[in-house]
Amino acid sequence: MARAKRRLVVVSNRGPFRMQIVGGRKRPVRAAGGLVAALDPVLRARGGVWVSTGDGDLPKDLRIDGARLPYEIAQVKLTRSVAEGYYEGVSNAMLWPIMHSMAATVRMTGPAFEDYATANRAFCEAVLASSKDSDLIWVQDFHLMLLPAMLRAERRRAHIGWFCHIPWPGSDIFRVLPWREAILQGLLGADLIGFHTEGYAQNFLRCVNDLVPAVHVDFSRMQIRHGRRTVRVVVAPIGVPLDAIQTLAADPRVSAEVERIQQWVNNRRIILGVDRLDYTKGIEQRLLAFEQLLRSDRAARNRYVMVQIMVPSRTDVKAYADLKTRIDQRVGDINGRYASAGRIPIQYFYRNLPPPQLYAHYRAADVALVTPLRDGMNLVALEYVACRMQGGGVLVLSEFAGAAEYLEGALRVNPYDVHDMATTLKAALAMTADEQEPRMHRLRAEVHKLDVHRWADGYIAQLER
Ligand code: GDG
Repeated sequence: MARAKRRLVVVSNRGPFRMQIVGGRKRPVRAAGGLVAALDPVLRARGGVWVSTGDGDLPKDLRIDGARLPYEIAQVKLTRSVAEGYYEGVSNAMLWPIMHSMAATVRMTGPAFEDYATANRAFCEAVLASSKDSDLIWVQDFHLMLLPAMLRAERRRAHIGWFCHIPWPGSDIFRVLPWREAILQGLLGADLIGFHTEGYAQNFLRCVNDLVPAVHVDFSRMQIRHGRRTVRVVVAPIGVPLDAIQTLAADPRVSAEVERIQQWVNNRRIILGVDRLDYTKGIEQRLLAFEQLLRSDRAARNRYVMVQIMVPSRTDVKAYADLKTRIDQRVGDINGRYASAGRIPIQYFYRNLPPPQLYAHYRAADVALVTPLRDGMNLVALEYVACRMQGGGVLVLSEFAGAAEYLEGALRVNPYDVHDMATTLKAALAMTADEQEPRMHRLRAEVHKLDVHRWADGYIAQLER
C-alpha cells in the first residue's frame, strides 16, 4: 500500500484570504501577489494548513466561490506595536531594500528587530499548535527568517523548508544588516533552502561562508555542514498555474472583454505594464521610456497606448505613498502633453482587477513591458506568455528579474537605461508577426517548464527525503 502523503504546513506572513466589505457585506477575498497565486492551488490539491498573520476573523468553514476551502487556515494575531516593528520596521524598511540590492533605501530602526523576533516566535507557537511531528513545514519568504531555527529547537526531527521569493544579494550588501548572523543562523534551522536562481543560491552560500563561524560550505554540491546537520540549498524557480490560467484565458467572457478593451483604446496597439506598486518594479523608468517614444515619434501618439495596471501595496508606508504621488504626477504630465481628442496615451488603473479582466489585458496587449529594477522571479512575465496561447506578442523583460534566467525568447533590457528601453520598445512594436511567433513559441515552451505545480511538487519531494 502506498504511504499516505505527509500533511503540508505552509507558513507565510500574509494568508491567502482576508475579510473585506464587498457590496455592503463582509466577504473573504483572495489576496493579490505572487505567493498566494502560487501556493493556494498546491494546498487545495494536497490538503493541510496555511499559517499566516490575521485578525482571527475568517470563519472556521471558509467558503470560497460557493465551495468549502479544502485546507485549514490558522491565524497569528500580533499586537499592533509588534506588527509594526516586524512588518514595517524590519521587513519593509530594511530587509526588502537590502535583498533587492538597494542599500541606500534602507531605514535603520534599531529596536524593531526585537519585534521581528517576537513575531517569528508567535508564528513558531502557531505552527507547533497546528501541526504534528510528521508534517512537512514549508516556511515562505523574508518575513520569517528566524522561524526555521526556532522550530528546529522544538522539533529536532521535523522536515523544515524555507523558500526565498525575492533575490538574495551579494555578501557585501547583505552584511549591511546589523543582525546578519542571527538571520543566517535562523535560516540554517531548515533542511532545505530554495531560491529562484543559481545566482541567488550562490550569493547565499557566500554569505554563510563569510558571516557565520564554524560552518563548512560546499559551493559545488550546494550544502552547508552546520553542527551535526547538513542544510541543502536548491535552485527551484517558481512558475504559474498554467492549466488554470489557460482555461480562464480561453473563456468566451474573456474574449468579449478583449474586444471591449480594444474598442476602448480605439484599436491602438497596447503596451502593457502590470505590477504591485513598488519601487523595485521600475514603473517610473518605464513611463519615461514610453514618453521618450512619444517624443521621438509623432506617429506613435496615434498608434500606441500604454495600459498600466498597478495594484495598491503597502499603502500606509510613506515611501510607497510618495512613489504613488510621483507616478500619478508623471502619468498626468505625459497625458497632459501628448493627449489628443479621444486618445489618452496612458490608461492607468490603480486597483486590483479580477483575474478575467487581468487576463483579457494580457491577451489584448501587443507588448508586455516587464521592467523591474530587481525582482526575485516575476510572475507577470510568465502569465503574459501563458495567456498568449497562439500567435505572437512580444515580452520585453528586465535582465534583473529572475525570470530573465529562464525566458530566452524575451527581448532583454536594462531598466536603469531609459534610452535602451525606449529603443527596445520601438523594436518590439516594429516586429512582424513572422518575427514574433517563433519567439513566442519558444517562450511558451519555457513557461511550460515552469509550471507552479511542478515547482511545489518538486520542492516538497526534496523536503520529504
Ligand atoms: C514576489 C516576488 C516573485 C497583479 N495585478 C493584479 C494581479 N496581480 C498579480 C499578478 C501576479 C502577482 O500579482 C504579482 O507577482 P510578481 O511575481 O510579479 O510579484 P510580487 O508580488 O512582488 O511577488 C516576485 C513572487 O513573489 C513569487 O515567488 O516572482 O519576484 O517579489 O500573479 O497576476 N492579480 C489580480 N488583479 C490585478 O490587478 N487578480
